[in-house]
Amino acid sequence: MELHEIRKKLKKELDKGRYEHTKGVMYTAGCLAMAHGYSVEKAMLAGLLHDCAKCIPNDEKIALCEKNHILIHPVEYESPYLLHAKLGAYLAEKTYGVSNPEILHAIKVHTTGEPDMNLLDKIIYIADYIEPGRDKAPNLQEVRQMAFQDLNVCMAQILRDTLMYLMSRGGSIDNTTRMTYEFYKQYLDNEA
Ligand code: DGI
Ligand code: FE
Ligand code: FE
Repeated sequence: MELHEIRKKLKKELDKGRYEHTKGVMYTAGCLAMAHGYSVEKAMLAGLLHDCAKCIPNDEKIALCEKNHILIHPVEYESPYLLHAKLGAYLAEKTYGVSNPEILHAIKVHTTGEPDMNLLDKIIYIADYIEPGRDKAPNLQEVRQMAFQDLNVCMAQILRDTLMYLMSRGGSIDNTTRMTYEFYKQYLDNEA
């Protein structure tokens, strides 16, 4: 599928706000790729598709995963929106024709992260959090600046703030999110 066809299809699959966010992530991922020496085209394609499964209703997300033998963890049954990452990687391959494994992997891990992520994984995870349309997260200015300086420190800052938010809100936290923070917290200042 050509890039403009993917954009056209996504515009139909996503609601307006999500499509705007998607464009923000696509361009931000492109900029981060420039800053850190990765393929701008691949980063933009991964950014474009990262939330392609986001607007599928939750019961349908579950049904699609079950039908296609995508393993669902108990936390994902509790918070089915988490499935949009795994399911997004699946759809990126099957319905948008993406075969590059790095792109598919970055989509798959974009919500929880995972310990020791590769360059594209970090670019997408971070672009998702800092794209210009985002305005709610704490420390955004600091995190945005760090994104162009040190990806590992930036990951640690985002994971710290995300876990704080999730804990304050109550509800289930995926073990992968915790493990990802455990890995990246070594990059925070106050960690000797
Ligand atoms: O899809 P987006 O909204 O663009 O961004 P995302 O895929 O990173 O999802 C962000 C939300 O996911 C944010 O509110 C934090 C939440 N999240 C991250 N890790 C976990 C989590 N939610 C739960 N319940 N458990 C997690 O481990
Ligand atoms: Fe997402
Ligand atoms: Fe997103």
